[in-house]
Amino acid sequence: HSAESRSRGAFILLEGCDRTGKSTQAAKLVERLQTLGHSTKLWKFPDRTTRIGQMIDGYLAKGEDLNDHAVHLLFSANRWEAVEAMEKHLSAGTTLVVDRYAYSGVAFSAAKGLDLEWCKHPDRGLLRPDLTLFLDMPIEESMKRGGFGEERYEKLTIQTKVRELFLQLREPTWVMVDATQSIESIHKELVHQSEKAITRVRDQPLQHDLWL
Ligand code: Z5A
Ligand code: MG
Repeated sequence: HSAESRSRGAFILLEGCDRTGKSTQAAKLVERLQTLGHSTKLWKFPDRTTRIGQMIDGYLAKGEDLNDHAVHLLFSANRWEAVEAMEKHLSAGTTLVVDRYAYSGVAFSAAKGLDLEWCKHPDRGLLRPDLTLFLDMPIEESMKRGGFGEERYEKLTIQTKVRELFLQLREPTWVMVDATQSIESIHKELVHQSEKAITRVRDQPLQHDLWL
């Protein structure tokens, strides 16, 4: 590397239906990558701490009603408001492990009946993940896991539609991971894929072309 071109971090995304273990794996992955010497930070969408995020939380957790299109735009705005901070970390060499992103955004809104192409539009031109790890398992299995059913969307019919839509959004670069495995085996696979991605993108520019 020349002095000016410092290695950048990788944008690693964990996606999947509810209770497939994204948050469990994201936390473990961050910890492991740090131990291996990679500067790494956990990032989560929705980010419920911002003003926009608080409106999203009201909708998801407190039963506040909002128009479906308006909610979709709030989720997207919640990503756009994070973009400069994400770029700053990535450019400074920090890898971001991101828990959900625009694919969740489109899959959930389209599952409610919104037009798929309309749903993709507000996220066009966002940062594109360098690696998408899709945790996949049958909905019937994930519904047996703890905590299901406390928030909006946590129902079998909606979840089944969401999974179909995720698979429609799937890109050739996605890595499909069998989420029925043990937490440790999934973790090992994610660490392996992440380290490859970190090495691969080190000298590549950030990609600002999601769905362009
Ligand atoms: N949403 C949207 O509509 N539009 C958007 O743009 C975005 C999101 C970004 C809240 O998301 C909702 O927002 C979500 C999508 C929508 N809709 N719903 N419903 P959230 O990310 O805040 O959701 P969450 O509350 O974190 O849950 P989750 O993401 O569905 O769960 P998870 O992170 O995938 O799973 P987990 O919390 O790691 O694990 C779940 C349980 O399973 C837990 O008890 C674990 O101990 C257990 N577990 C985990 N891994 C395993 C394995 N391998 N074996 C056995 N048990 C396991
Ligand atoms: Mg989660």
